[in-house]
Amino acid sequence: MTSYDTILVETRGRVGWITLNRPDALNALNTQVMTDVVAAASAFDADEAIGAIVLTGSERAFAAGADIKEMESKSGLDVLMGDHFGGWAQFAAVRTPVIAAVSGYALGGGCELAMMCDIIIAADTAKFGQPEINLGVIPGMGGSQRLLRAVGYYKAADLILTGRMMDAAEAERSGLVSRVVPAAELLAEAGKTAETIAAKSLPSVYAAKAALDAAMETTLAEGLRFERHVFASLFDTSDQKEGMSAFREKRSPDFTNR
Ligand code: CO8
Repeated sequence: MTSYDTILVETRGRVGWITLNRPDALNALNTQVMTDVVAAASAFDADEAIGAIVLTGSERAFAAGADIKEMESKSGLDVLMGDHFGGWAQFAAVRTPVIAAVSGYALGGGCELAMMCDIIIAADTAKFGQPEINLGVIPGMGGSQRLLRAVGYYKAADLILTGRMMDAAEAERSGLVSRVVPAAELLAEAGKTAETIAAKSLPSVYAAKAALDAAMETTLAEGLRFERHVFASLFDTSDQKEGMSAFREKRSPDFTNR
């Protein structure tokens, strides 16, 4: 397996694990981290043997944001041309479901990276925030758009305009976090969830993720049309026949991803 400078990558069964690994900078997201995460996630996404991905950081920090030291001296044009937007968009576009397992700080770009994932499981120690306003800027990796869709206008405005952090309990109450677990159980819970997803039929998992993405991006009428067509197309898979006959025969389905 390829080795990377800023992340650790591992396969466990049908689950691909990506661990951010810049402990000295609380996993701040510099260009190399982006390049590594995108490459690892794309490689997992291209591998039929992988059915789900877990993205995690350290106990102290999922990621404390984009790398401020790398950004500090850039001009507006440098920022636009730096390809960060395109790189992270590539990560957000992987077909395979990604579970963010968040312990400690998920701030700025770290919170935004978690929001590019499909499920966010948080340790009870997790802290989320968009503190860019304290640096004289605003969220730049989707925070103003995805956070608002996750938690609504008023909570998003509170966080983005004040730059304050919220703890895991508030994040779960607000709808940002899927589940909160004791810190010691975080990786096991994320792994179990990823294994559950990876055991399903891939075409239906891809379709479910695509339908959820459509709901984030389009009107209700368009989204319903998309869902209807994708739902119908799954009836041309062997796995649909297998799933429904297994139900009738009161046994577990044996999916072949076809
Ligand atoms: N960038 C670079 N280095 C960082 C970052 C960061 N975001 N966060 C922490 N570090 C470094 C610190 O500089 C420090 O390094 P050193 O030991 O060399 O001084 C080390 O990590 C440990 O950090 P602290 O000593 O500060 O640890 P504390 O426990 O005292 O504090 C905090 C932890 C509260 C998390 C604090 O580090 C902090 O406030 N960090 C910055 C959080 C922040 O503002 N994040 C938002 C960044 S901006 C952003 O994410 C924009 C996203 C859009 C990008 C679009 C791409 C073009």
